[in-house]
Amino acid sequence: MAEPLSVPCRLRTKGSDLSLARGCTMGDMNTLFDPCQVGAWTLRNRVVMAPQTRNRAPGAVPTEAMARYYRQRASAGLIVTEATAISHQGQGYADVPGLYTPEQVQAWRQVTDAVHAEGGRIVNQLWHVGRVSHTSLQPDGGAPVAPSAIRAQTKTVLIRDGVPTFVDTSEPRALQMHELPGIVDDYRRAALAAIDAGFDGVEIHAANGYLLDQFLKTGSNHRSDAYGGGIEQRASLLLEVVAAVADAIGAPRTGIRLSPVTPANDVHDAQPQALFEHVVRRLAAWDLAYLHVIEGATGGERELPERPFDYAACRAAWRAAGGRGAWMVNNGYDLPLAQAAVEQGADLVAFGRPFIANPDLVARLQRGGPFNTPDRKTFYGGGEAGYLDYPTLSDGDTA
Ligand code: 8OZ
Repeated sequence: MAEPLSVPCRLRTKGSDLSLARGCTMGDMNTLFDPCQVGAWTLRNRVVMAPQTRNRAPGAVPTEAMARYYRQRASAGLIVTEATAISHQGQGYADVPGLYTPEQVQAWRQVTDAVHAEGGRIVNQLWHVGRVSHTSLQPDGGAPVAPSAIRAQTKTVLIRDGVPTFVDTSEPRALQMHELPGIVDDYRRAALAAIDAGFDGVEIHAANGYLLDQFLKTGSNHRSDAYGGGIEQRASLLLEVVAAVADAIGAPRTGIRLSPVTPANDVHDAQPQALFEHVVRRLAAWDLAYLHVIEGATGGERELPERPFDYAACRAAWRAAGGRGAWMVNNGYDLPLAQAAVEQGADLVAFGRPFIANPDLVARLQRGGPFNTPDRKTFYGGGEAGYLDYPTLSDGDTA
């Protein structure tokens, strides 16, 4: 193994094409299975476990089963936890975990200890759902909060009589200006709590139609104050959150997730290319560990003819503005697609559902398979079935 570089290297893989500049490298070893320096961490490979909601944290407190689940998957270069509420107000689904009470911090420690015992790396995904919530999940049964009082045409999950049930989200209320510093502070405090809980860092969830994405996009942000209107104003809350988190725990321990064109949770923007090139240029001011980009519709089509987006141009805009962290790609990757992405300059590839069904996904990718098929019925809520019982190759599973 090559010696880790002390600073992220800007190796260009081909010619002078800026879009191919790498943010993460160790020597010239650039395959999916090579180690990689990302921000503050040396990762043992470029395979990332994507954040995935599993609704198995009753009372928003992580469990011992969650520690086993993440431990089983610790051979990933990096694990990004399931989305984790930064505050009670930030919660939008039943039985998702939080990171805003001492009990939650203590409970997360069993997860981080388990992953670290296996030599893995794990960051917590910081989440505020904004309008994607239900009054029954909110403090005092209040309305969920949003940039504007526009209801999302989407569902959330409540547990009714022990059964996960999809219900419409509730009508939100528009946040007042004076409430925004408190939300920024909730992100800052959750980031500090993550470090206290033993995480290697955090990923700010600014994707999939949740609060920060709602502020970014024209479909959900109709404000006329300093946080609405033009691209700069719509990006303000996100950039304030990044500044607060990076100041609190260090930019090299901070990543961010974006989804420029996903229709998830009923978001859309009139000019996503201009919006996200602005966002990534502004993000280049911090030495962030990584940018995590969902290509296309989250968990669905990678190409959306009605919502075109040039990801290479976006990455080039980030690099040209001085962005030096890792570029992490996500959405529907399989082995050939992942290998091609790394050849074309992606630093990290995040896999979602394949990690649900294959705890030893890295070993299976390295062997070219076989891969277990995830069981959708056990994705959200439930017990150990479909959570802790997927077999590994070392169990003799070569079917
Ligand atoms: C699936 C179900 C509930 C939440 C996301 C946190 O889309 C989620 C999520 C996914 O980012």
